[in-house]
Amino acid sequence: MSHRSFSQWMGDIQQRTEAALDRALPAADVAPERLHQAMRYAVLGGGKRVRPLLVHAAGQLVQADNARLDRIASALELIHAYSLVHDDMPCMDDDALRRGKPTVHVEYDEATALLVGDALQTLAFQHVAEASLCDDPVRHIAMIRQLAIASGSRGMAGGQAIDLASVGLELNLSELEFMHIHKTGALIRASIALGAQCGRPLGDEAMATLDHVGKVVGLLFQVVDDILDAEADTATLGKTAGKDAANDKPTYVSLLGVSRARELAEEMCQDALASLAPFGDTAQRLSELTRFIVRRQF
Ligand code: GRG
Repeated sequence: MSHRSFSQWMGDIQQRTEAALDRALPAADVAPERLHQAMRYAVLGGGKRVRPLLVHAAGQLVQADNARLDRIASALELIHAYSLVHDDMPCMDDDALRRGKPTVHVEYDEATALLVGDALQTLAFQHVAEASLCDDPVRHIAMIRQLAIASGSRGMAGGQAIDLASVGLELNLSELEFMHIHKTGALIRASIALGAQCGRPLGDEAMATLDHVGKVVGLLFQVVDDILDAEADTATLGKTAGKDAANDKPTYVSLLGVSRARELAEEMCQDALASLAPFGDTAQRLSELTRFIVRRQF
């Protein structure tokens, strides 16, 4: 059990993630300079780094090496950053503000934003192919495959497709859940699963438990995101608030109301914490992070 406070631990991981991303990205003065500058603009200096935090928290369960965790955490964050750049483009959510600054297509242009997303995604896969993530080379390939599935049409990109097709429709709770398990949940679930494979191998039962935790935390993250979109202001969020209602998007808040959505988030949190209990002290950071995700204000 670590006696360092959660906020100290979180600050350390955020800092080392920033440094790892900085190293992973091409320098701004390397040609094509404008593309590389825009990639760095999209990734560095913002974001809560929730997926890297989940990777490192899961790594604690298996005493994983920090350098390995940094590598998979950076790859997940590069994919997440690409998804935000594309999501903000006029053909999707058409937003001008992200992480408190103009979105990439506004600061640069649409074609650059498209290429930034493409290049960040391929950089993520280059990054995890270039160094070992675990001791077993077969598992290393399986982990890269898992990252690809979580990002693609059976994961995040598929969830985004369902989201775009749902605008103006009345989804029921299980349809909403299906969308979010993919759109937001797939990368969050993969963050826990991949972090937990960077150290000493866990058995099938423990991995299945962690997969359940990842699924619940992914949904929980989205329920809270929906509440914040309805209740917080744009300055606090660093992105346009109130967009879901303005765009007639089905959300946990539109379906359940704020107070039931809050209860649901708390129930999901208790579910995840109970599932983590058998891991004892090694699940300290993952439990703390789960609580943080429920209580976050932005
Ligand atoms: C374009 C293929 C493609 C996918 C986009 C994740 C996503 C799919 C779009 C983002 C839209 C959105 C607001 C989703 C709700 C939850 C979410 C992922 C919020 C943003 O993630 P945070 O809060 O952002 O982790 P920061 O900026 O802190 O990294």
